Formats: sequence, C-alpha cells, structure tokens
Amino acid sequence: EAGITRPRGYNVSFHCNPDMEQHHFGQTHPMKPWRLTLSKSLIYSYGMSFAMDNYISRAATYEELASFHSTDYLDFLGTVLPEPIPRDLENQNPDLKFNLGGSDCPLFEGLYDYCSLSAGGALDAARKITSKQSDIAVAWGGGLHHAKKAEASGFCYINDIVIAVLELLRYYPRVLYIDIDVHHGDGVEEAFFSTDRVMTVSFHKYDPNNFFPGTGALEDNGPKSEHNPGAHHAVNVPLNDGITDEQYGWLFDKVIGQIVDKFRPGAIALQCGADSLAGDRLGRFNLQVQGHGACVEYCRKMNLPLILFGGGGYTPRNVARAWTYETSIAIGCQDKLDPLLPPHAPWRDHFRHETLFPTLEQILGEPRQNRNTQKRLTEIVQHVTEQLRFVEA
Ligand code: VJV
Ligand code: CA
Ligand code: ZN
Repeated sequence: EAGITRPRGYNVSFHCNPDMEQHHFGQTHPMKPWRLTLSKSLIYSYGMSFAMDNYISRAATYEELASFHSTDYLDFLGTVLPEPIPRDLENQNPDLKFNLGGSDCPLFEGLYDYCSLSAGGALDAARKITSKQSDIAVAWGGGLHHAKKAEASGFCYINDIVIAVLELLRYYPRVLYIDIDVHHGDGVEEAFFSTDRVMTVSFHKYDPNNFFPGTGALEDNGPKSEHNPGAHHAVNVPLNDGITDEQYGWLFDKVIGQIVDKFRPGAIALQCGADSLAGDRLGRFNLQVQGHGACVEYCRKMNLPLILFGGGGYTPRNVARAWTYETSIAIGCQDKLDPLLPPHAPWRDHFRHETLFPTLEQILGEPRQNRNTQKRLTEIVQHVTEQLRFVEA
C-alpha cells in the first residue's frame, strides 16, 4: 500500500456497485457476478483505491437504456418474473420471447436491476471521460457485448458498451472499440454497422459450428451495400485454440497500430473479457495475465481517453488477477505491486487451495495446444492493411 500513489495530473475513475454483484444466474451457470466482488477486494487489498476516484455507480434510467434498446424489449425485461419453467423443459422451449429464459440468458430475481446497474456503471464511466474528469474510467461490471437492440444473447441482456459509446459520440467524432474477450463482440459490431464514426475490432476464437456466437470471420467487415458509410469499419481477428502472449501481442500491435494511424479515434473503449486467459472454464486461449494486460498497456500508451469494460471470465480467481493487474496498469503502478497476493484478506481462502503462496500473475490451468500459425497471423495483418485502404482518415 505504501508504494501506491495517485498519479499527478492523471485521473483514473473506478465505477462499481455492490448491489450488482449480489445477483445469481443460477447454481452452476458459468457467469458469476461475485467475481466482481473478488476482483474489487483484491484491487482494494493492494491499496489501489487511494490512487483512483471511486464511485458507486447508479442504475441507468429507462430512457438511457432506450438510447439503444427497443422499448418493447425493455418493457418485457422490466416485467418478466424469475423462471416459471422447470429446468429440464426450458431448453426445449422453442418460443422464448426476446431469447429470454433459456439456459444462457435465464430469468433471475432482480434481473432488471442487475442490467440497469451494469449499464449505469458504463454510462458513469463514459460521462467522467466526456467531462474530462477522468483520463481512464474503469467499469468492470460492464462489457456485455452480445446483447442486441431487442434480444438477449450469450449471458448479456443490456449492451452497456453500445450505450456508453453512444454517449462518447456526443463529444468525439470517432470512437475505436476493441474487444479482447475470447468471444466475438457481435452485438457492438452490429449496433455500429452503418456508421463510420465507430470502428469495431474483435479478437476471438472463431469456429462457426463449434464456438459461440459463430460470427466474426476475417472477411466480415460490415455490410458492403453501396451507400453504407459503415462498410469496412468492422475489423475481425479470428483465431484458433491456444494462442500465446507473444503471438497475441504481435497481432494486437500490428492491427491496432495501423487502425489508430488511419482512423484517428478521439477515444477508445476496450472490452477486457478475461475468458481469453489460459485455464478459463469456457475459453480456449493460452494468454497469461501479462499478455492480456499488455493490450491495456498498449491502449494507455496511445494517450487517448480510455474506458475499460469487463466482459466474460469464468474462472473467478483468474478474472480477479487480470482485472487487478489491469487496474494497476490504468493507474501506472504495476511495477510497485507485490508479486505475492496480499495476505490476511477475507478472500484469501479462494486462492489458498491453489498453492501456499499464490501470486498475482501466475494463473492455473493446463496450457492448450497452440493451433495458430505465423503464416495465418501474417495473412490476418495483410487483410487488415488492405481493408484500411477503404477507410478515410
Ligand atoms: O454456445 C452457446 C449456445 C448453446 C445453447 C445453450 N447451451 C447451454 C450451450 C450451447 C448454443 N452459448 C454460449 C454463450 C457464451 C456467452 C459468452 C459471453 C461473453 O463471455 O462473451 C460475454 C459476457 C455458451 N458457452 C457455454 C455456455 N453457453 C454454457 C451455458 C450454461 C452452462 C454451461 C455452459 C448455462 C447454464 C448452465 N451451464 C447451468
Ligand atoms: Ca472478442
Ligand atoms: Zn466471452
């Protein structure tokens, strides 16, 4: 704690709400909102709250949610009751309204509050950026990138990212959205398909038949209809199992470097889904905390207003490690952290069974076989270079 000081002339704001973290998707559902509590307690144990402006985020209003979502959908979301259907029947239920109530997007107690708190945190973060009170705003409770205008999808009900980016667009001519969750950021991509003011970039595991959501091929760059200004403004980086820190860092640098040079964004929104880490319950990559965090460091060095969103992440201890490390990068104190996790914290038991002296950066999990070749990665970079010829500076 002694070493962590507030950076001069540089403001980081941290947005969370403990009420959001209390919700449950169901006993064995992979999405566990308490991972946010675990992350926060690790962040606070390192003393980082003294180096940030900490805010309890408010719930987004109906009108704010309606800046993206349809009122039909919001009205239904506001009135549905928790799970009326027995668990073994719900999967076969063919007519789920707005895709709500299946096993991916179950109806649970307080669902509407959970959603509006997630969006409220993201919006508060965006407003701290646009009012110039923050240089980096952190909203780990956001990042729910699959939600559509009138549909829930992949554990996501309300697309807090789209709502926050719409707020940024009131002040910045162009916004760059980057998504390092292991899944394709389809909801954000689709929301901005017809504008040239947002460029979306998603890195993800791509296997159309075997990995959710199945979209995000290299060649899918926005509808190429004749008068669509948004054509060429969706960048997709489809990857195979087992990608390493070295390969991912090389790609991120090449892809984002070119895009920033050409697109010249006024702000960056970075979705930091932690399911791209090795050992994730749903993920397939081999990223370490350092490799995942290197993406945050790269964006910070661009010296543009930056929002950090959460997202996926299904091995809670690893999620807490990554988001703690990334909060320290936002502050700029990553070199001052003790590599050993702080002792005597209430969450210590969660890490205790891993090893006697758990560390911040060492995550557990068998590495997967790397199925990404340098040849393919080079092809991806070349495709992006060619795609960017169609993008006006
Ligand atoms: O693959 C799918 C869809 C199915 C239908 C539903 N069954 C359960 C799984 C196959 C086709 N959905 C994905 C959704 C992933 C969402 C990722 C979200 C994010 O990280 O990008 C952003 C927050 C999927 N993969 C794994 C599961 N669903 C899954 C869902 C469960 C489950 C186990 C796995 C739901 C309930 C329970 N177990 C009890
Ligand atoms: Ca992604
Ligand atoms: Zn994900």
